Amino acid sequence: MDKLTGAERTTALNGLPDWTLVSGRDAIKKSFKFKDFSEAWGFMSRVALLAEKLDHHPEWSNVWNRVEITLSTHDAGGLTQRDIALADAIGRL
Ligand code: H2B
Repeated sequence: MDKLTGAERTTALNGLPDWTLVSGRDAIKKSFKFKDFSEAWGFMSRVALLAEKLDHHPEWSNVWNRVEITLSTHDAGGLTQRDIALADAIGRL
């Protein structure tokens, strides 16, 4: 899987509300906030199932009602269409 070009990156990010480029590496991130831990964990469970289905996995952390997700394709050493597809699928949950 090839890394996204500059133009592809811009187009992809425009279609992904609140996802931003990570400074210092080729990745995107988004912060999610929920009512409480239970809702955050429910979201994470659904993302985990998606990740398995797409065979593409997030870097993430959780603190109570917040979930921080970073996406990058390790095999490619940067952003690919697989990251965009996962971000898009997360957005449609
Ligand atoms: N997730 C992410 N984010 N990047 C990868 O390169 C990646 C992955 N590779 N999930 C997949 C799994 C690969 O290791 C397996 C063997 O398909």
